[in-house]
Amino acid sequence: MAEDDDVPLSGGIRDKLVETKQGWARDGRLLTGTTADPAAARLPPGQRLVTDFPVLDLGLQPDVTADKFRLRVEGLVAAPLRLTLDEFLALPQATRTNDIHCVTQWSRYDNRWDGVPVPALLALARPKDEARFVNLTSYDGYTTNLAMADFARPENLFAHAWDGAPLERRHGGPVRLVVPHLYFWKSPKWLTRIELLREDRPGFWEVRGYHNRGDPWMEERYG
Ligand SMILES: Nc1nc2c(c(=O)[nH]1)N[C@H]1C(S)=C(S)[C@@H](COP(=O)(O)O)O[C@H]1N2
Ligand SMILES: [Mo]
Repeated sequence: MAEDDDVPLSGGIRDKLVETKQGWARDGRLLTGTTADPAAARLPPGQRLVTDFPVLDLGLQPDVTADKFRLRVEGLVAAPLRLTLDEFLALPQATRTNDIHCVTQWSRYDNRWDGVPVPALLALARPKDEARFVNLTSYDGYTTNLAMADFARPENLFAHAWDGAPLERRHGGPVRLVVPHLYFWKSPKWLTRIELLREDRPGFWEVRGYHNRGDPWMEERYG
């Protein structure tokens, strides 16, 4: 195995922040007990609109240089991929504008992302029929999980630009996933590995009291 195959959670992680957010899950903080119809209300229950762009992560913001970057698609696929940044940027591109909803309560409207639609990358890797879930690993060791039905949606992008400029390091550059219909913790920054699985494998926040799916309209904060 190449030396970058394992991406362990290293020291320097903000334990205090992790503890605090785990406590929120235990206490059910921010829960309004209501749900909403995305067609009727733009702001999901319990959310507050912001106009800045907050930065949230574990406190480790890896310096992923272009030569170091690899995007791997592995597991239950017919054609595993290991793309360089140039190879990734040569894939079909799309632009999408959508809203962000973070479980810590902030929402931000009208974010314009450029990137590769998830179905375009999957078409190259050719998922096997048994692939039902995906687990995503980032260069800071962060992981999160999605059902294939939530992952393979055409509006989801592997984004490399925000608001017309290359995605900043603090927001996950060179490449992050953007899954706009779920809480933002399901949108991993500094993405490197996409593993297709038969069985679900919960990620960093999902094993710390956060909901397995995270639909803001259903207020699926904790689970
Ligand atoms: N690799 C990685 N991705 C991550 C996180 C993280 O700690 N590491 N935090 C998640 C959380 S909780 C949120 S709210 C968003 C924040 O993205 P932003 O910093 O661009 O606002 O990133 C998500 N993706
Ligand atoms: Mo978050």
